[in-house]
Amino acid sequence: MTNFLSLNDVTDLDALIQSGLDAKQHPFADQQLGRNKTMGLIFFNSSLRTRLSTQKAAQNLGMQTMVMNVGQDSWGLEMEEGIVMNGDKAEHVKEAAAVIGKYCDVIGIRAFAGLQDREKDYAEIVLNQFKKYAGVPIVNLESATRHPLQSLADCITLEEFKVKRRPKVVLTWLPHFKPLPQAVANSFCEWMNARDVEFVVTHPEGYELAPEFVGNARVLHNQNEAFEGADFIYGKNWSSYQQYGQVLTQDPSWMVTMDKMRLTDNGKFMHCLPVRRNMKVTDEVLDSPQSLVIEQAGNREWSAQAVLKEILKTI
Ligand code: AN0
Ligand code: CP
Repeated sequence: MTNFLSLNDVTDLDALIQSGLDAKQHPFADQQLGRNKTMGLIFFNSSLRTRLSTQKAAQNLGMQTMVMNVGQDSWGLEMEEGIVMNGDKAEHVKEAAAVIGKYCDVIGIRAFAGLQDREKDYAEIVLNQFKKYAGVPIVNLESATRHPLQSLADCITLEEFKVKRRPKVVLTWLPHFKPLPQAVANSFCEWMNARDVEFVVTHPEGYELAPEFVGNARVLHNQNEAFEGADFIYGKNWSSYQQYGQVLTQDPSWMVTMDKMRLTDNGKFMHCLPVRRNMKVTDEVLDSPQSLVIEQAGNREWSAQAVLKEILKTI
């Protein structure tokens, strides 16, 4: 694997999930692989899990890590080509990415969608500019349209907790007052469509995700119907893709409650975190044994380790 930008960079998904599960059993088995290699983690946005789990995974593989918050610790970075740089950005990505590539053997990038211009966001400009100019492998730490390290951790978690050969997995939209990116939901769809699961997506009208991510998944606007007999409920808020970046409703009836979980087949609740309690999901659900959110976040370490291991094999 040379880059990890999306599922397209994965040749054998079953093997990658197994590699994550193996890393969980034997975290330090590949300590020599990353010796004298450095990973740079570049954040354009906040993070708790991605920041810590990716550093931890790199360290488990014997790598050194460097972390930088763009715009706070560094100069603001211009992404556009051929522009007169008379605005607030002091440095161009052409130099910045190339320079970071001199110090690092692998670079992780977090750059969320701006949610102002759909075409720009879906062109993945930041990720692609780093890929173009860094000269070293790039790992997606959540880009404008995808969060593949999260999706891999989700796949690992589903493997660990499934009790049926082909579980029913439901992605449900959750209410929130702030416009959030579609990236986690997009990626989850992309990866679930590649797994042997019964996959259902449920959301209010107007929250349809981009067709290239939804694929052939069953889409329902009735959340209760979607929850019936489910083995896993995966909650996430996202802003509208059609009316790009807008919050069309905050309908509190879409919050996940214990009553709704009772419609499932003793289903488990999943969320990538951070989650706003009693806005998106009740305390009762999050604090119940049905919630997998902590296990899921724990698996971020093993998903990052599986991916870094594949990349280290090629450098
Ligand atoms: C981000 C999002 O929705 O994409 C990150 C999730 C991992 N969440 C927030 O901004 C709250
Ligand atoms: N789930 C996740 O990516 O969390 P952070 O935004 O805290 O990294």
